[in-house]
Amino acid sequence: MSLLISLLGAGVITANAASILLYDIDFGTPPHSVGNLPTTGVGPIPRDTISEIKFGNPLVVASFSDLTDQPLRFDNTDPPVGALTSSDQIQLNLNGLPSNNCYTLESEVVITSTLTSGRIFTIFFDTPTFRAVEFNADGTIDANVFSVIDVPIGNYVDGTKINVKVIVNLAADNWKIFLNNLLSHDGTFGGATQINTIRFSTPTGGSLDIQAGIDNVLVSVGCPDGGGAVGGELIPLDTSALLLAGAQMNAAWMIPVIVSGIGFAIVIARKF
Ligand SMILES: [Ca+2]
Ligand SMILES: [Ca+2]
Ligand SMILES: [Ca+2]
Repeated sequence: MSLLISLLGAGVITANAASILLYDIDFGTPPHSVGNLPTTGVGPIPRDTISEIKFGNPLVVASFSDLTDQPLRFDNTDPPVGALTSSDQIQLNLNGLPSNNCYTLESEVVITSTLTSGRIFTIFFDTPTFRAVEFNADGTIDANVFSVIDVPIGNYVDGTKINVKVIVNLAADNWKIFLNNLLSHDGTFGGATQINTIRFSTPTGGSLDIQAGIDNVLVSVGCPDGGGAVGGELIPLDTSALLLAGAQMNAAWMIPVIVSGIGFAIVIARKF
């Protein structure tokens, strides 16, 4: 067995390429449409679709409260009363996409509810144990690290749009949470080494007076300061004739695409 390692396209990319956009979802038409579930997909990045509806019936709507440009609405008021039938949750997958020490999530969020206690909307980061930005019925927002750390970081106003931006640095074991562009939390990320999925969810408590909207969801990989290379994108290859590191798989092959601040290279291993 011999392996030929070839480097393709050692081109220079721009200085800003240290950050790569993975998701850019504005729930606009197409691919989304008003009155329907958000469109799911696994297309090339940046994706304008979500990955999966975990449960419930989140709907793309013309407007919701402060979000007037076709947002996604989560609605826990729909009957019947039940653990999952009223609750709505969507997921964005990060596995198989370019990975890095740093991830940035940004979203507009609006919540309306007459409840006065309990958690009513959550943005989860699954590592796989969860880290979460939690919106509580009393108007407070928490940073929750697997319930080991669960601290208030700010407030939101019912029915008023708030911009949430989360910057995770896995290597530094740190996450920073910005609320309306104000740094509101800067702390440990609980030693997590990866982020597999991001979820947006209303609680699974059944039919409750909770509605929430999100729009302009952005997920990027790469540290904002440009530190750290982006790598590990897995591209499925339609062949079983390739060998990589002496191992052979029946399923589609995956090769790494290595991207750095100064250039990129595609490494292909071929059997002769
Ligand atoms: Ca929109
Ligand atoms: Ca619902
Ligand atoms: Ca909490």
